[in-house]
Amino acid sequence: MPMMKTRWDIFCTVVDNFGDIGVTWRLARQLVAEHGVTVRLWVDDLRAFERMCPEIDIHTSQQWQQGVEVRHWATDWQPAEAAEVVIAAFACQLPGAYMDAMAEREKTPLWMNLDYLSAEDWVIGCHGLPSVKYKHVQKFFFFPGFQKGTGGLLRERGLLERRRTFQQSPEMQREFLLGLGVNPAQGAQLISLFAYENAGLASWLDALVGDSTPTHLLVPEGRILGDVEQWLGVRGLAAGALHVRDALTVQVLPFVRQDQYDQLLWSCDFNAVRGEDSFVRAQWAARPLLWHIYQQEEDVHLDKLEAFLGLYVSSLSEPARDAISGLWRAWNAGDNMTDHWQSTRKHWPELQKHAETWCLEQASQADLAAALVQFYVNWI
Ligand code: TRH
Repeated sequence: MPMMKTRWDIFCTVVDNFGDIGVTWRLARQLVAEHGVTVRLWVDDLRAFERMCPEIDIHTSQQWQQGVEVRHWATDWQPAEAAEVVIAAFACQLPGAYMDAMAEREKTPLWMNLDYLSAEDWVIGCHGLPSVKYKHVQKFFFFPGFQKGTGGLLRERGLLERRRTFQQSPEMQREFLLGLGVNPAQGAQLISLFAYENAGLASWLDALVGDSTPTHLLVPEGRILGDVEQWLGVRGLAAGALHVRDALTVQVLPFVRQDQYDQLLWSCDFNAVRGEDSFVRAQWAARPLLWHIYQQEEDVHLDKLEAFLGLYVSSLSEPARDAISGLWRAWNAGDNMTDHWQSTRKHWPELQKHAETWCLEQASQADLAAALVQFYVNWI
């Protein structure tokens, strides 16, 4: 087994929110659990990490969590030996002294930049290409993606089987939800809501209030709560809060650990997700979803949104395609959601079936951790 005991360093700067640490923590755990490598995860902000992994001791510079050595990446860098494989997540700048340590290594390390996820076509052409050099150490681009020729998506071994078992078991779902204090009314559809601030939320909630099917909306604590408060006309919403408006029940949940968040997505009929990692997890949940993409300067995120939609909706019937695309575009523009939601509801069975097909299609590709390991094997 070539990977045994290979040492990998993953560097993560938390730019904002939870995606940076969410992706690197997930990758680090998977490399250890499934590929037997030794991983040090360098993180500059342990507080963000603590939200999804409450065991993290934010005052400790070195600790082990689930087989991963977690290091606080402090501004005053202490000398450290370079690993065989070095991953800079999302183009973060490695400490100068560490780059020197890479160059001084007897055997030059493999240095990769793990990029942001995009469905744009150019990603296929750039994945795996050499990037910059530091002294004689070459850096490579590694792009996650949805299509052949990219680095794929993070997906742990057995994830889909665990998801299926959970979704086929009403007891497991009930027990999980009760553990979060959620007890939906008989026949209510469950929707999870994880999003950035969104001016379109009120119109969506208005539509849910008037729906013939009751909805139980589950909102983990986060940036969207301000819009929920405004719509409800209340202040200080926090985990545990529950408000009913006709057909709509709104319940605020705590921000849960990553594994529980997966189960939340698996439990829901529809998931509103955002950024990168929750977006991918909702696809593995195999339920219809709504993506709030991370906004970028000059609206370049809109190209990414269209690129993903282009892939995702291509095998849907035209009316279903128009409905779900319209819903996603309205959500990302902060526009009125009412009509789009109603059109989307008309295509529910098709969208449900499609979510499962899409999930299986994506799962037929190598997962991102395996692709990284393979990249290293090909490189040595
Ligand atoms: O938090 P995000 O918006 O993160 C990011 C960052 O903004 C990043 O800088 C940007 O580049 C990227 O988006 C595109 O969304 P994301 O990626 O979904 O990360 C959220 C993480 O939080 C994910 O790992 C799931 C996890 N999570 C929990 O563990 N528990 C929870 O209750 C919830 C709601 C999420």
